[in-house]
Amino acid sequence: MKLSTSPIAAIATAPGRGGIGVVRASGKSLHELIATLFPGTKLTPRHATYIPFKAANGDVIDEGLALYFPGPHSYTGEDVLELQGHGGPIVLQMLLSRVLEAGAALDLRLAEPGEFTRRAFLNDKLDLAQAEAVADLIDASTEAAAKSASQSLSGAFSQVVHKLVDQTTNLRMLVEATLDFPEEEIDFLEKSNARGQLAVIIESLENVFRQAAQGALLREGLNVVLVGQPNVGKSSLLNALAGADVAIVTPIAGTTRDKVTETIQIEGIPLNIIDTAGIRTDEGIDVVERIGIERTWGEVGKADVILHLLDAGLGPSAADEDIVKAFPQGVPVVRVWNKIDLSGHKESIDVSADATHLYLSAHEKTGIGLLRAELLRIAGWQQTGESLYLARERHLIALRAAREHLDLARQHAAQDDQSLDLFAEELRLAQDQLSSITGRFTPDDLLGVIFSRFCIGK
Ligand SMILES: Nc1nc2c(ncn2[C@@H]2O[C@H](COP(=O)(O)OP(=O)(O)OP(=O)(O)O)[C@@H](O)[C@H]2O)c(=O)[nH]1
Ligand SMILES: [Mg+2]
Repeated sequence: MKLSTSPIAAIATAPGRGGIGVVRASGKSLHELIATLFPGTKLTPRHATYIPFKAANGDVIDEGLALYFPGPHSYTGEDVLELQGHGGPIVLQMLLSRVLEAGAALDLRLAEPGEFTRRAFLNDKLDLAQAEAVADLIDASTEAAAKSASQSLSGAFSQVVHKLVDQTTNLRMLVEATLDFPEEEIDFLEKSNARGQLAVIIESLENVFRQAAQGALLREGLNVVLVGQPNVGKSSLLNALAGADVAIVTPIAGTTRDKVTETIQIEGIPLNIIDTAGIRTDEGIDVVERIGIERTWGEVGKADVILHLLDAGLGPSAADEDIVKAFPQGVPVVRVWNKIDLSGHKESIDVSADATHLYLSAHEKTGIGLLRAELLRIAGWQQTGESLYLARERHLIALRAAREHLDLARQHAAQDDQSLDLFAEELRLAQDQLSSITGRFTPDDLLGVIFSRFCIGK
């Protein structure tokens, strides 16, 4: 997406009715636009001016506040004009049309999604991680997520990443200077304590990664899939976790035929709980149930955590062994033994060598707290009190790649032949990865993808 640099305008407030609504324009110079909209009036920068908003023929569309932020001291770094009127969809549309018409001579056009923030990024008002945090703050679905997004927006995440980049650059410069003097190469690593410096960088990177991975949890949440034979109580457990009658529960085996998803929060972490059709291979099942069971396996394939439900009174069966065999490798599984009110087991969790066994009753809602705590543990949630960065998958991938390059650098440094050029090269690659987080070396098409997910007017 190649965007022109002509001035842009859009409604900046959410669609619908509200006390106020804002139309925003941004461009290199908005003098002419202001002169056309408000003939004979001078808007004092950064002061609210109460003023009628008039159509070209002089009819008053609305009255409100005009705010003018001359660049570079504005959100986008360009001249910005904000018109705050009443928040009705029609009146705002009329106001926007009027602004577009008044700016026609300047090539003023409707903004693309995220274009205001994209300009802020291009004009160095925000780096890429901060620009992403704008969208994350707006989209935050829990208080904890909003808090972390606001941390990132203030630049806290960018600062720790910049610090890592600087440390890596310094070490790399040191190494590259030595490369020009091969006779000194041999004891360079000793003299400069390059290994020690590298170890410090790796340790800081690991801290940042941990905080970012925890923050990413707040953003992405986890997919928790309930699987098991018919009638073991999967839908009852979904309802118990959700605290509401989300899924139909009956004593008839094969009640659930399609997946039912409910998002719940545990300590601010969003968990998508997915109830599925019970698995059985009887000859007699109809085509609907068969499709439902296929979907169950589709959901299992996308699970971050599998809750394998069994009837505590009946104990394990061959059918359950077959179900377990079909689980994907590497996905954590909890064996949830349900209906302990009938079997007489106590609510408990038992981590044995083969699996984690959890005993509860979905119907009586006993042991649900144990399950919630276990889900948090699997999610890797630690309440450390340290600040979290609401990282995106893109950031985690870059941090992980940087970590791998630093590891390779460490291996080169450990070798006797001390391949300094390779050591330097790995540092450079790590540095590029880290820089991509804040957008110093980010290709245009990636920027397109990131900003196109914003709403118009942001
Ligand atoms: N006593 C007791 N009954 C339970 C418990 N959990 C579920 N049930 C009962 O078991 C029956 C089946 O429960 P569901 O939640 O519909 O089971 P399901 O696993 O979703 O079944 P399908 O959708 O058919 O795969 C219902 O009659 C529930 O009331 C429990 O903890 N204790
Ligand atoms: Mg069910």
